Amino acid sequence: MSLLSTNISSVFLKSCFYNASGCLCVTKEDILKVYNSDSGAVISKSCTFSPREGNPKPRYFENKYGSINSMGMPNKGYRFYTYMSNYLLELGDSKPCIISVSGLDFDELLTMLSYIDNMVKRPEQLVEVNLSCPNIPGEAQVSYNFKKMDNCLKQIFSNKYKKIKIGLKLSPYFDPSHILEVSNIFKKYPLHFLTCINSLGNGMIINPETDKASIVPKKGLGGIGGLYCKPIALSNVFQFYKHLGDKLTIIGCGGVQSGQDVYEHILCGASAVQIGTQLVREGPRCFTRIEQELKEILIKKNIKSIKELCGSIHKL
Ligand code: RRO
Repeated sequence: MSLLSTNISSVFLKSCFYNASGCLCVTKEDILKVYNSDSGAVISKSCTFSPREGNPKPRYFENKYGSINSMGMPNKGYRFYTYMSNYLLELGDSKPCIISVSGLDFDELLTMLSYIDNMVKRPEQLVEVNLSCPNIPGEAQVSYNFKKMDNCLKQIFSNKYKKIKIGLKLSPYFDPSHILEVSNIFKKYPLHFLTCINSLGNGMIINPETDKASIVPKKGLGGIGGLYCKPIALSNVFQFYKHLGDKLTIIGCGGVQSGQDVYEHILCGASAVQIGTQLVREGPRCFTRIEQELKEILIKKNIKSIKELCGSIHKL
């Protein structure tokens, strides 16, 4: 075990941070960029049964506080990302490859999960089921419909899986009663991890050069990432860790630009942390910089491992 190593469920990561799904992970070329960086893992773009082009452009915009996107789930289809996980395994590094799967259509989701379970060559394959995409016109986020989410999990776990370890990517929640309610649903199922949080859904950012909405789809509404998200992300990590931290792994996502941001997510209960907007802005070198910054903080505070830090705010 080294200073920055961690586990997601029983899967070992040499380093506790990696890309957020959607960022630098649609094509083989981009996935290889993350794979060849100092990230602790690589996660793929949320995939659907059939490949998708996504929403019309412009569909991504950023300013100094963060980003807005309405990509609309452009991806190469689930078979491609299953192939990528096997391809990366054969490259020989032990870096985990997590497959993100869209939870928008339950029938497709069940088919994709069975296929991945049968085809992957890793003994343990992490799968992040995305129940929180805010950007499909006409489709509500499943994670805001608690009954539907419960039903989805019931269907998923009525099957037995050999290799895949399933976790969920969640929307931000803004009321503790909602977090308690969904936590009680999650307790009924053998989930391995929760990723908190997806982008803040349906925000709007005006482009100051044009006085118009900065992106085109959904009349300018899109998922907000970056610094705008950090307080809500930390709060969701903190609350889910409190309810479920003894049962499953919490992965933090939202507003991570520096080693200090990673530190704060872990303090609140994350065992691993995803980086989105900053990765798009800076490229995969951000992992090298953040690694150095995080190491310096841990050494200064005499913290010996991510495990020691994880959730320690709860003990204060
Ligand atoms: O592709 C997207 O528009 C997208 C997805 Br699937 C998601 O989960 N979160 C997001 O901000 N954008």
